[in-house]
Amino acid sequence: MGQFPLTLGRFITGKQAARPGATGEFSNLLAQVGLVGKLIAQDLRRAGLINILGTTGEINVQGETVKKLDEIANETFLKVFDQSGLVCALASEEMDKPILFPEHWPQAKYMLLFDPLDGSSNTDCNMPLGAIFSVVKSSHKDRMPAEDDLVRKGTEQVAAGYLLYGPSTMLVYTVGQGVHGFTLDPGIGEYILSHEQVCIPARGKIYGTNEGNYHKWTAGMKKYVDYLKLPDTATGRPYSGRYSGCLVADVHRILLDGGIYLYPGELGKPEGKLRLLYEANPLAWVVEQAGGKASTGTGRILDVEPKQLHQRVPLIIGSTNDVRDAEEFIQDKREPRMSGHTREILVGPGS
Ligand code: FBP
Repeated sequence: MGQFPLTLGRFITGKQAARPGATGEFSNLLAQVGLVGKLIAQDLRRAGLINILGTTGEINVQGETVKKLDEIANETFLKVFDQSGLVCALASEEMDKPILFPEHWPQAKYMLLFDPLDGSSNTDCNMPLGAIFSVVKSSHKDRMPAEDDLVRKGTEQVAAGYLLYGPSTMLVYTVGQGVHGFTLDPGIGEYILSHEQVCIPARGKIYGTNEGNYHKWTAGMKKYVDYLKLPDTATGRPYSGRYSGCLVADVHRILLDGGIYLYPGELGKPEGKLRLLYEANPLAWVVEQAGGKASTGTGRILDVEPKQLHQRVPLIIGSTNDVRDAEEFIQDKREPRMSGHTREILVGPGS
């Protein structure tokens, strides 16, 4: 008989046994994320049949039209985590203010920040969707956490990951000991270990970005994408474009095959579109833990000093060598040349 499938629960318990003083709270928390994934996946499988497509008519704190599935996904996170008693605060892309649970404090020391449904433009056309989560610990023993206590640097995360709703549903996460992926087996309703210790290739052959924004980009960003399209066998170019409209799906592909996803700052909107605390930070930690890199174009995502709950940040994420190349172009340290090679632009003394 082949190796017995390793469920999420057993995998986490096994890892926990190796952590002296671990209380099991953490394992429970990850298991709750898994439960959210099962509940939402069940709805998505029948979405076209149960009147949950389309919009609610509301506009959310991001200024975006709210999809019915955004609301359902958000409600599912709230219900599951309220009932769990495992967190003392929840912050969501769909909610202006966080929800605080004084009744769960002080025993519940974790706080969860999440994007309940990533790739909202894909909801009504049966394309991939995701959810993204980040866990931080409440640092106050003397008082109930407040909104500002959720506004933390990416380096302070204690867990991060995503749910991917693709042909199969997956849960991928890190707690700082590498990245592991689990595939939901709907037959037994269990997440089974399918991708242990994921390692991202140092360089890829694909890039994901919304080229419809090309004319809003800085000169450096334009030059980088131009460079990726110039044929050059030595550097594996031209790269292929792969952009699904769902950040989680694009980053998942890059995690496995290598490459780069870019949602850069734009002229007149240097902060870009994506949110730092519950989109960029968790994915940055996952990708770094798999051996990759995540940048604003000029600095490490995880070192960004956050100021607000819903602040945005440019995101350049993926294989280390590809992100490094992008940074050099974005910082105007490189120029593509027609022959496909690049010309280094020496900056600073003696240049
Ligand atoms: P949501 O969380 O609201 O879906 O926003 C994020 C996102 O949809 C990403 O999943 C995706 O990569 C990007 O925005 C698409 O943006 P655009 O339509 O501007 O290319």
